[in-house]
Amino acid sequence: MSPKIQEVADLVAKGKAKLVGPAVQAALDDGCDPTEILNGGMIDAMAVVGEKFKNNEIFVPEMLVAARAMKKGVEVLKPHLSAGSTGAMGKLIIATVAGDLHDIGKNLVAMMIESAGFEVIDLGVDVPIEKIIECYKANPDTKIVCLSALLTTTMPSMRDTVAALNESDFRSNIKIMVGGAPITQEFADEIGADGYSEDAASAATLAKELVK
Ligand code: B1M
Repeated sequence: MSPKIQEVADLVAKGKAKLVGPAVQAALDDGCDPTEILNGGMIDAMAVVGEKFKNNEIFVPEMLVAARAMKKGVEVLKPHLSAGSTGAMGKLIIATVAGDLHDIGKNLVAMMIESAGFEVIDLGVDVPIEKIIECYKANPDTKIVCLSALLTTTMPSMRDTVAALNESDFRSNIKIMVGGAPITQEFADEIGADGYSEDAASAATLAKELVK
């Protein structure tokens, strides 16, 4: 790995929010590939942070500062990863399900989907079912609802949200996409979603396929 990308990874893992942006810029200036900076410098660093948390080497505050640092890095990287949106592919609602506060993955998915040409309405984190339904009613031209969950304990919340959407009178007008670290294709099929993808890049590809 390029030392510049390693520097980004170290700063994200240590939660050095102020230093991450300049380090990402330095890696870009050095000719590093933006996707490699994202994957090798930031997503892998968050995996290290998660592992340390699991082993009780760090605690929630450290996870939080690492998350803040990653967000700063993504801000600098964003123009290099996404081509800018036209909204021509249609409207899409995205949310992290109720009870779940993780939003870095969701934000990356939103960014990639937006750059694939969708107009993205991001409802944020810990989003109750009613808010998603209200949002659809205010935006009846929505084509896809995307749901993210990062905790095994919020998988039931994703299941309930998909069930409510499946029972809605607008179900035939939308596709439902799900994802997040604990989610699998099997779980997506079981709860009645239309699609699952493992990461942000494949989520954008899937969104385009679903509206064909
Ligand atoms: Co949390 N946390 N966390 N955390 N956290 C995890 C998820 C955990 C795996 C850490 C661990 O124990 N190893 C663990 C979950 C264990 C489990 O459920 N099996 C965990 C825990 C336990 C918790 C708390 C319960 C801790 C506590 O309070 N005791 C608590 C829960 C709070 C809550 O949500 N109610 C908690 C809190 C937090 C913070 C708030 C401190 C912070 C989040 C800050 C934020 O997001 N703004 C945090 C963080 C940072 C993490 C880790 C370290 C990093 C998550 C991350 O951003 N990854 C995480 C460990 C890990 O992931 N290894 C961990 C980088 C991101 C790019 O990846 O989000 O997976 P990810 O997104 C990917 C894919 O999953 C996919 O694409 C993305 C890009 O490629 N994807 C989709 C995501 N959504 C998609 C939707 C799609 C398609 C693809 O279609 C719609």
